[in-house]
Parts: sequence; C-alpha cells; structure tokens
Amino acid sequence: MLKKFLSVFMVVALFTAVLAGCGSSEKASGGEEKKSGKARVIRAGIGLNDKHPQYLALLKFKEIVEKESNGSIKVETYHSSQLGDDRAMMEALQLGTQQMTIPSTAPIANFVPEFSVYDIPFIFPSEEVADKVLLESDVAKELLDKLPAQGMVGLAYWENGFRDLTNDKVSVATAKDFKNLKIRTMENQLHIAAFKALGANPTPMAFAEVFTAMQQGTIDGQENPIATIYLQKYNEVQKHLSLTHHVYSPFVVLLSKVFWDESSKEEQDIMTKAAQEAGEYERKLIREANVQNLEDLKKAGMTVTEVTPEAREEMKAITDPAVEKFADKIGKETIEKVKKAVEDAQ
Ligand code: TK8
Repeated sequence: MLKKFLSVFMVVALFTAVLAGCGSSEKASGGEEKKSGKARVIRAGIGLNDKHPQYLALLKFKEIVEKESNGSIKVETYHSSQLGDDRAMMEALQLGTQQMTIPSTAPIANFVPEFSVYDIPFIFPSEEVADKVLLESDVAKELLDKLPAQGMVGLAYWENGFRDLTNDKVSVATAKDFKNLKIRTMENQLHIAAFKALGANPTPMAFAEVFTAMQQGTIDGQENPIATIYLQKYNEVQKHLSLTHHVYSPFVVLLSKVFWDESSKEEQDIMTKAAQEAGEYERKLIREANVQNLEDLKKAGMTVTEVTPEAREEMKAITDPAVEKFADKIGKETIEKVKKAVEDAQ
C-alpha cells in the first residue's frame, strides 16, 4: 500500500517538475510560447487619433515586435484616449495594468521633473538640432534612465514637434497679443508659468477635452504641432493659427516596468530596436505631415500668422524669468547639459 502510494506520489512529483520546467523555458524563449499559444500582450494606448503619424508608427512597432518575437508578444493598439489621458495611462503603466503609451515629454515631467528641460521655450532651434540632442546626447539618455524608478521604461524618443498657437479671437504675431487669451496648456507647471508670463490665461486640461472646450468657448485656444491641429480638426472651431514654434515637444515611447521585467533579454532588445526603427518612420511621416497640413489648414480657411525671429526673442525674454524659477526642480546641471548639447549640435 505504502509502495503504491509512493510510486503515485513520485509520478505526480515528476509530472509537476516537468510542467514547471516547461514554464520556465517558456519564459526564456519566445518560440515555446508561440507553440503553447500564450502570447504576452502589450496594450498600447495613445491620445492622438488613428490618422496621426504617431499611430501609424505604433502600428509599425506592432508589426516589427510581433514578427521578431515569433508571436511571443502581441500588441493591441488604442488611439484617441480610448484608454485614458496621458496621466491616467502613465499611472496604469506604473501599476502594470497597461503596458505602453507614448506621451509628450511635458506630462512626463509630473513623474520625472527633469523632463521639463524640454519645456523651456525656444530651447531647440530646429528639428535637426533636436534630432542630434535626443538621439545622440548622453543627457537625453540619462533622462530616460530616470524612468524605471517611476515604474516606467523609456524605449526611444519620437517627435511631436514644434508647437504653434491657435485661437478664435486675434491673430497673434507678437508677445503683447497673448494678453488675456484663455489658452489650454498641457498639464505641466512650466508651460502654465510661461503662458502666465506672456499675459495669457492658461488652463491646463487633458488633450481629449480640448476640441469641445474650444467649441463651447470655455477656452479661446490651444497650442500643438500643425499635424495635430489639422488631424484633430481644430480649424473647425478656431480661426487663427500663429507659427510661434514656442516649444519643441518630443514624444517618449514608454513601457510598463512590470512588463519589461517579465520579458527576456531577447524580447527587451526586440522592443527597443522596434521602438527606434518605428521612430525613424514616425519622424519622416510627421515632418511630411507638418508641411502638407499647413497647406491644408490654409485651404480650410485658417488665417496663418508668421512670427518673426525678433518677436520670438521678445517672447523668450518675457518667459525666461518665469522659467528660471524651475531651474532647481529640473536641475541646473540637466539644463546646462541640454544647452551644451544644443550648442554642440549646431
Ligand atoms: C497626446 C498628447 C498631445 C499633446 C497635448 O496624448 O496634450 O497637447 O501635444 O499630443 O501628448
């Protein structure tokens, strides 16, 4: 009797050990997972809509990751804030209930204050310089390295681009034209302070609420890159577009650290490379869109106001003291490093 019990026990023990073995090899190698059909899923959500280059590049990321991982990772894509606004999605990444999002750096500063260095008005003179700083400098990489302590991993910088101002009241050409304009800003203290310094009345608000707020007149305007202005159809509720180019917004491809830690080294490399490759594609598309969509907006009847370099200088002089108050929060060293990287890139 005892003998029979022991042999049954041993068979069960052996079986369990084999199963456990399978489990761990599944984790280590993607191929096994495909066979057992247990792909791990990345739920990726963004605020912009499915026509925006960011979404098209997210689809490219999906294609690369699913192919290269042999199906061990599946990517599900959601646009138009279907999974929530930038802040809510980043919090979901921290909890591990969502795996991926691609916000502008401005809302990331609520989690890692150093990211506000990119919010300093006019810190980047051109897209070419931004490319060199974001893709090649040590400081840009150092900022990404601060994300894991906040439960997120930064895979790559993509481009949202230079931000321009729209409103329904006046054509803004110089600093004085900002006076009393009720402008939606991103949820970012430095942006709020800079618009206040210009005499505007900044109202931070989640991206998904902006169109309706302009339609109902609770705000006079907003600021975003040309592609966003056109693809979100802001021209339907806004008359004036000013080419202020006041801030350059990078995007960061963010992954939940929970998902990252559950991934094999091989999978991590696949995801990082895919984010970089899709990023090249995104930069190309967004630059084409920013040129084409400016023409589209003109055709749609928006009045477009050019902003002279002198007017930008004046705006910079007005916002600089407000920005100075954030130096400690951002870190003086970080600011100096970015300014140096900008200089070296020119
Ligand atoms: C989209 C945002 C958006 C940003 C904003 O999720 O909120 O105005 O420019 O593109 O990141």
